[in-house]
Amino acid sequence: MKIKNSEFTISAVNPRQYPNDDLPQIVLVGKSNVGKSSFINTMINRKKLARTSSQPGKTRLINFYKILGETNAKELPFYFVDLPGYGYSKMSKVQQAEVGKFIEQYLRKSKNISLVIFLIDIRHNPTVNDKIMYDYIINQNLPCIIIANKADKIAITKVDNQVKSLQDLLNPLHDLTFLPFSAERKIYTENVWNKIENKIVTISP
Ligand SMILES: Nc1nc2c(ncn2[C@@H]2O[C@H](COP(=O)(O)OP(=O)(O)OP(=O)(O)O)[C@@H](O)[C@H]2O)c(=O)[nH]1
Ligand SMILES: [Mg+2]
Repeated sequence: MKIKNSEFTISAVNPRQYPNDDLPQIVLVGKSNVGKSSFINTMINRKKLARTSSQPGKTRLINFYKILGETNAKELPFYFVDLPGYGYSKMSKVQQAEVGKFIEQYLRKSKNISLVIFLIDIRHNPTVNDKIMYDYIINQNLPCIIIANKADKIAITKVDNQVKSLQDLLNPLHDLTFLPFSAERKIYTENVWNKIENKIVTISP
């Protein structure tokens, strides 16, 4: 995918603010600090379009970024949707519950979700919250791929095995796509673009 343009569209607090065009939405879900905003920046070759931080809990609103991609001489407009991260331990329980409701509201109300990109940390077993979120996405029948981010943090020779053992834990039937990724090193992007393109192309007019 070639990126022809990328721009911030809106920070939504309320479903009425979600874009009301019918462009496909590719949404990033995952715990706080796992690299959702970094993922977006890496995929579109922008350093800071999506706000990232070494302090977790930075993304509090639902940020929409409109992307104009091109593949095989065909323009493919879509949104990357950056959700707030869950499970930030420094937030109060009440605030954490609010973030959870916010995420759930988006996943339930947005009509144009083409793909959920569920980010986990390649180094760690999925957290309790990861499992809750994963089950929710599957039960809602949302199309989903799982990305094990921060692959630069482990030896390259261990990456494939680690992705497999994470899949054994979350998806023992192995019927979903699990891929490694590193937003830091900008590696493994091609496989992820292929998955995204497939989803966008099949629903384009
Ligand atoms: N080593 C390494 N660090 C990464 C990678 N991806 C993200 N980070 C770092 O992890 C931290 C958090 O990244 P963000 O992209 O802000 O994470 P987020 O998931 O958007 O976090 P919230 O907005 O709090 O939910 C930053 O310091 C990033 O530089 C990666 O692939 N490798
Ligand atoms: Mg973020």
